[in-house]
Amino acid sequence: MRFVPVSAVVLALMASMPAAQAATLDNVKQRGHVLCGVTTGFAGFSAPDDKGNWTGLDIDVCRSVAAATLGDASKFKAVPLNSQQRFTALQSGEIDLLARNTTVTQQRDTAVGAIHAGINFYDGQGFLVSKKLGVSSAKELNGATVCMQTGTSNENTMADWARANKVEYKPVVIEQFNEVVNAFVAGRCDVFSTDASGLASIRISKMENPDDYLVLPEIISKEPLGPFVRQGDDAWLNIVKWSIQASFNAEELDVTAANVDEKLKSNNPNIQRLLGVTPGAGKNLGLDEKWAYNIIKQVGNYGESFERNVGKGSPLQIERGLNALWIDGGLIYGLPIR
Ligand SMILES: N[C@@H](CCC(=O)N[C@@H](CS)C(=O)NCC(=O)O)C(=O)O
Repeated sequence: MRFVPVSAVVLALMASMPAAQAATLDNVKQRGHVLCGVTTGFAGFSAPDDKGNWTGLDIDVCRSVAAATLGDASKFKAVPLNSQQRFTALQSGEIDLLARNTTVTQQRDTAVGAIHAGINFYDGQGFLVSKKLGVSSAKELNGATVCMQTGTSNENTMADWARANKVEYKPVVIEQFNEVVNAFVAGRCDVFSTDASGLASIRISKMENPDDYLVLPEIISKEPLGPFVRQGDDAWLNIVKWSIQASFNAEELDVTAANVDEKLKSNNPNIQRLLGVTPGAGKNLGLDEKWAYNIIKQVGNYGESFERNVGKGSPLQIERGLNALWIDGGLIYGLPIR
């Protein structure tokens, strides 16, 4: 057999890798903006306003990555995707990251070419009903028709829960989000089942009279929601992962959009490393040392983003609950930047 140098084999392997797999940061810099996969419009998480500007908790992940990589949070393009389209768009290179109320599951993290970069909202699946239905618990849903969207984790979770609780139901599964909403409003189904955050959003933004509807108390699953990137580009995975971690750390350290310039003078070593006063974290990511400063200055810390988009400063009025910092009894725990 003819001798083939190892370097030739490595080069041949690299040449056969799709460009999208290896050089996401270079592509983003060349293009001048981040391509961010989002929903087709989900108030509080990712939705356009009447001027076409996208806002929301997930949009703030897009903005954070744009601020970290390009120094400008506005340099992202929202790519609207329904539940079914999202992973194909990531695989094909149509988007650089998926920031769209997507549940992290073992299957999604391994078998669809995607990998999650963190959790930015801890959620669980629930039920929205019209008060006219006269039920106050999910246990009373026997015989109900249940609307869900194609390509969500909600379909399987519903089936598992119904089997375990001996509840018979008829699924009505529809591909486009607005059509599921319309089917529910028109009474084609008794129940809308998805993540509780989604139900809060649908009730407030899509129902003409939100007070005519009720989210039932039962939460039937764990739905840890977070951004995904393509497998095979660890440098990009790190950038998205640590952009979120920077916003968690900023909240823990009480660094906000308003006080970040003042905090540049802090003598707390954790703040100095976060803001690049002590260099290193930026270089480790292949970014400017101001990467996290830019996120905090332009997007705010995690708590600010939460309250503005889905919490007290928003129509959704979602409590911090599991999404409070760990020091306040929640699950948000900034990994150390050192
Ligand atoms: N977290 C669940 C559900 C996420 C999901 O896609 N929910 C639907 C709500 S019914 C949605 O966001 N639809 C918006 C759209 O398709 O634009 C998952 O990852 O499968």
